Amino acid sequence: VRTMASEVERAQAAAAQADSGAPTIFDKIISKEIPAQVIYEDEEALAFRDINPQGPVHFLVIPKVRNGLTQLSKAKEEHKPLLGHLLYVAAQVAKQEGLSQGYRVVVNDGPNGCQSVYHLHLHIIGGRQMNWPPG
Ligand code: IU
Repeated sequence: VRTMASEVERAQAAAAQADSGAPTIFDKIISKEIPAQVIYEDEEALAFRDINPQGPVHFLVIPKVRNGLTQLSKAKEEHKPLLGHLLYVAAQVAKQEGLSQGYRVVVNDGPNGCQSVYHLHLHIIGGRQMNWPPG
């Protein structure tokens, strides 16, 4: 069971390696070394189901080449087209997944944001009523 406390601990532990530049588990998903349920792929982006879904539908959209984008706060001018593309892919795949009543898009950044994987990713969560504020 992944409790909220363990999510925070995981995020704080991950932050220690955030700037190491080391590959993450997502590189192995991109290279297909580790299987994932891929639901969309193009030259720049990959969408796959989250292994610990927080709703009936929960997928991640990631850039295939990280190119310094370990986290959103590292975004540079050169990343703007890619960032736009990732959001557009999120919307298209949400439609493909039948999320006609809406959904949540989340980017966790850094330890306070509870980020645990340092390869930029958008969470798209739907298929249930979401609440606000988030935890
Ligand atoms: P976060 O925003 O960095 O906390 O999100 C990382 C997500 O990656 C989290 O929801 C995990 O369940 C998910 N994930 C995954 O889908 N597959 C994996 O092999 C690993 C994490 I590690």
